[in-house]
Amino acid sequence: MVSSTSLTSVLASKQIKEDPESLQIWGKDWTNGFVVAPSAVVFPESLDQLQDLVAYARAHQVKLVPSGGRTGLSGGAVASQGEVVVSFDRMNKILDFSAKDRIVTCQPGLVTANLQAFAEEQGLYYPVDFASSGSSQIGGNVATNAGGIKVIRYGLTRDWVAGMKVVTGSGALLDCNAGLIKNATGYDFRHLMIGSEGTLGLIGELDMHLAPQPEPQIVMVVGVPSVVDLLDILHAFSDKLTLSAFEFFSDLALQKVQAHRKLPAPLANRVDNYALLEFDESELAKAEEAFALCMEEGWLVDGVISQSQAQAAALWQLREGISESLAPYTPYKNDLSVRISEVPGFLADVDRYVNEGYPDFEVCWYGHIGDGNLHLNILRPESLSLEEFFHVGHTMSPKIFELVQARRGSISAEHGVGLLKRDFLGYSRGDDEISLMRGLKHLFDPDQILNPDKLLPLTEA
Ligand code: 2HG
Ligand code: ZN
Repeated sequence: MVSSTSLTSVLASKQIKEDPESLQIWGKDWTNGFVVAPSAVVFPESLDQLQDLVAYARAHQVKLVPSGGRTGLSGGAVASQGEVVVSFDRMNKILDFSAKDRIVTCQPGLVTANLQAFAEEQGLYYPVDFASSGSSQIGGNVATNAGGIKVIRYGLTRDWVAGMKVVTGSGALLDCNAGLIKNATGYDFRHLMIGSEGTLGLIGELDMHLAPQPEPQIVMVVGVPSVVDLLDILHAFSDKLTLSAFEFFSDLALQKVQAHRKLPAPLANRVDNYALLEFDESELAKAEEAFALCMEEGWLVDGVISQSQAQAAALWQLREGISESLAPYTPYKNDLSVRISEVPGFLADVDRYVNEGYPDFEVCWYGHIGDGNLHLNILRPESLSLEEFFHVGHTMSPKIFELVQARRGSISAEHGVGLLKRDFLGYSRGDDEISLMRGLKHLFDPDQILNPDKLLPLTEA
């Protein structure tokens, strides 16, 4: 246990919270099912204070759990065993902007939507986007290499990080890459930190690239009777134009989001699957050609196209509201990826496994199919308690991950490993890789103070 008296040796008392309510709020993210038991929450305000915290943690063997907007779905920001949560809520400023470089320098606690808004004020664009961008923080996005809905065109968070300052678990302050475009000077620690889920260092400052603003976007939602045809549709459109998004949802997912947000159905008749496509306004004619071709082939049965920005936003709600609409069912969640070409076969494998073993479960598929990233949400039947259902999920995981492994896919496409997938890492990473990862962990965090028990399996493989 840490006493606030000792923490006050590094931070002011107004930067420390220990009341039970705050511990519950900051001690977890959006993941269900883990014990929440931090001993304190601290709110550093500068890089110096991060360094002081790390020195303090090493000296007193205190464990630190870095925490951003707490929107994670893999338990990466859960503190279950008396750790001190390091919240970045007060390190949320934009520090500098270089128009010539198109680079923003910011603190890690900056909310993603605020970075997007700042970019827009400069006539520019920060393209990494997802439903939780109004709460998530840029440091958390970097720590999990967040993806989202525009990856098909703009890539992952990794592609937008121009530089970072990071305090390692050994207390060193690394100044990585300084916003350079070219830098062939050996190992790039920036990329090692991206996606490391706070296990190697505390990110204290970020340089983020911005892009030119895109044209106004048009959104199309199409009905797709068979998932097998989704790839042909993707290629028919990509052959003719640049897509900004290519998302997918099943009719069950649509029903849930419609009920939750009281939204009208996009098409006159229900179809088993839908794809949502987004593209630049100037590409409309080409998109219409691709649409006609897909109709002729029988891959599509119907479609709707936005006529205004308001309609585009309304159509996006059908996809972006799904996760929130499923939350009341406390689903068993998975965030999986395979190569795009493997998607239909993989979907069929998982459906077969679940339907044969658990015919009463409702399986809700949706995701970023243009990136090969599928979100599998199995809804909890009312007859099962939360505990019973988690137990079933735990039994299903190895089977589902075997199917992922057979196709050389990833057990976590964009949500991270955290506590939830830690013991399953071996399905996506080889023994040699995991032992090198352990070596890096020892090097960067010799006293094992950073985000304990996350990401790496507890026992040697
Ligand atoms: C999305 O794409 C998010 O909507 C959340 O990544 C997915 O809740 C989920 O399973
Ligand atoms: Zn997603």
